[in-house]
Amino acid sequence: AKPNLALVGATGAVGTVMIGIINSRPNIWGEIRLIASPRSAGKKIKVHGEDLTVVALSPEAFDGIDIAMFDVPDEVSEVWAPIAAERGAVAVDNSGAFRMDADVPLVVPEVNPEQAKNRPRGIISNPNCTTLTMMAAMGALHDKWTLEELVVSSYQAVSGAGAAGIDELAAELGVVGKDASLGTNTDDVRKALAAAGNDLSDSPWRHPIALNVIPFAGSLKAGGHSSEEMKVRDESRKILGISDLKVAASCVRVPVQVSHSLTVHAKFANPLTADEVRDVLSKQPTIRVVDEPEKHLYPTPAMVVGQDPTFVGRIRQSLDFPNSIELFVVGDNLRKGAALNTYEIAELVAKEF
Ligand code: 11C
Repeated sequence: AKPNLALVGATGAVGTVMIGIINSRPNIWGEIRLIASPRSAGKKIKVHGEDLTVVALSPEAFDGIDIAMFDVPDEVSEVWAPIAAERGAVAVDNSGAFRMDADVPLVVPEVNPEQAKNRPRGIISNPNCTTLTMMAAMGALHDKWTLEELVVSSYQAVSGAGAAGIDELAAELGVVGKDASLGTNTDDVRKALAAAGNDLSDSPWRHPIALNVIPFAGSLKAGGHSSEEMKVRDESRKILGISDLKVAASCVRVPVQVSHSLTVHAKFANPLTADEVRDVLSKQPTIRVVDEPEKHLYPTPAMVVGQDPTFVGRIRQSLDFPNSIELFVVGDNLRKGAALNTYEIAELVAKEF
């Protein structure tokens, strides 16, 4: 029989992208049920040509559901994913609530699909979007040359902070875009925003994001590392199955709406060349290599937005480090970074029915 699918968080930023993904893929489902907070219940959303009515989150909402995808904040998943699992659904969770739980697999279908079957709690986690941006590429290179060390810097889009991040950047651009002299003096952007009625109190950041970069994402953890940096380290180790992988991550927010970018320095146990790396990566079905710098061709967030693959360019052999390469990788943080990977896990589980 065809499995029944639920989407929890159907009206949120990632949920909305998920609806587009469901509609663009073959309909392999029996019933599709859209679930959201009571305030969104009753809304109609078109799925595979049918107007579906959003139902309120409740234990009964999971009755008859085989696979439930969660695109909701950590604290909502923490409570409701186990309830869905108790009611017999496999919960595929895009929050950070269960990722490092030893009894919850953390799955990227092109890297560690076999782990999706080992789910004692009935929950499968989807990685953080920053980690996910580089996982398909790192998985393929690890298979061939055995990864030992990663040094990563991120350039993260404002949509990683949800709709509030998108709205804040748009509002700030509306102010600073009118004056080319802004940004040339300390605090002049902040003053211009204040004059336009924006004191940044609604911003996910304490600083202007327009004409700026912010060297912090997530919350503050031990040693001055950010939660985002810890996720990149811990999740990469778990997904790649390398418990002692050395990782140094620095996560930075940039004034880009959608698509996270990463510079990656990767060291392997075995020698490799840039041409060999290009060859391996261009054979991966979910990776596009765009790497002709002499023609100004390399991936940018604006080029990648709305697309499923991750894009890799600027592949170079390290000049001063053995067995090492440098590269730039970009992925749509709302698609492969969130909704798409979650949906691909659900498709993987659906094969068991
Ligand atoms: C960001 N990567 O860009 C975060 C958002 O662990 O799922 C997603 C946080 C998470 O701010």
